[in-house]
This record gives sequence, C-alpha cells and structure tokens, in this order.
Amino acid sequence: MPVSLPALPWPENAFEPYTSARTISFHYGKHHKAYVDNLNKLIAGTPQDNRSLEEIIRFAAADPSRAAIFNNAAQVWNHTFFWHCMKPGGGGKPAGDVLRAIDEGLGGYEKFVEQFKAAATGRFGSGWAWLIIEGAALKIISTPNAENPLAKGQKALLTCDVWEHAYYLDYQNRRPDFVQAFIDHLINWDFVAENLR
Ligand code: MN3
Repeated sequence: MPVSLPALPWPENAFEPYTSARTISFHYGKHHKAYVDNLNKLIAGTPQDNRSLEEIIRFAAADPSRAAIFNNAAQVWNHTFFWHCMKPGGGGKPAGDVLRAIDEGLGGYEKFVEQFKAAATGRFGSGWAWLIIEGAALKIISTPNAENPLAKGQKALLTCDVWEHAYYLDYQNRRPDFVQAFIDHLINWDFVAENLR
C-alpha cells in the first residue's frame, strides 16, 4: 500500500500575491510529489510499505542508517501539514483558545510574531519553523532539513517551510518578507485550533 500524495486543500492560485500559483505548482507538484515517489521506492517490498506514514517516520528516526527513508517520509508529512497551515484570507492575530494559549504560553501575539520570525529567518540553510507543544508547554522551534516534532515526541500546531523552494520564485533571497507574508496573510489559525484540542 504505497504512500499517496494528498490533494491540496485549496486551489494553487489561492495565495496570490503572497505566494504565487507557480510556487505552489512546483512546491506541491514537483517537490512534495518527489518525496512521495522516493519514499515509495525506498519502502517497496519492505515491512514499511504496510505502515502508516507516522509509523514509518518513527521507525526511520530510530536509526541513522535509515536516514534516506526518514528524510523522504518526514518531508511528505511536513508538506501535507504545511498546506493545512495556510488558508485564503488567513494570517493576522488569532482569537479564542489559540490566542489564550499564545497569551499564556508565549506572553502574547507580538511575542509569537517576534519568536516565530526569529525561528524562521534564523534557521541556517533549509528547514522549518514550528509552533509546538512539548509536555504542557507551548514553544517555538526550528528544525533543519526534514526533521520534525513528530520524531521527537512533540506535538506540531503550526509550521512554515523555509527551504528556498518555498519562496525563491516570489521573493528570491528575501526570506524575511515571505515569513512576514505567511504570518500576516496565510496562517490557518482554524487548523492550529484543531491541533490544540
Ligand atoms: Mn518544501
């Protein structure tokens, strides 16, 4: 039972002008799809091809000799999660339970923005910025390359892809401008609220 490429939750042009249809088309249709295809090649005919994606990630994270499986499996999961972290007309200050959690856990929305931007722009090279829960604590972290909270026993609430392929066609070297647009116009706080429950 191969791992499949899930459908996008919105049209590819849903985030113009903050992220172009061209960026989404390459990011989903080439990058995300390649991780799915590579993973399926790596697990074909092994016990992993009957496991869930989450199980494959935990299996592969346990042993450095499984790095190729880990990298592709985690990138499949990270991208599917990332697509749900964005919605048309999203971004800006959240409300309700999410805002309460951010107020209590991070000291307010302005602190969230400051820390999330620092995690996203401060990540050297390729990686991800995350809002997570570890134990009972709300935290902002960044991970390199394919690494994700799932493999560390943390719960992911929100992520932003800061690999160059996520923004280079639209922003070139200006990663901070992409991150600002993500925060102001793209974040799907409804999805964060579901993850918080
Ligand atoms: Mn990506």
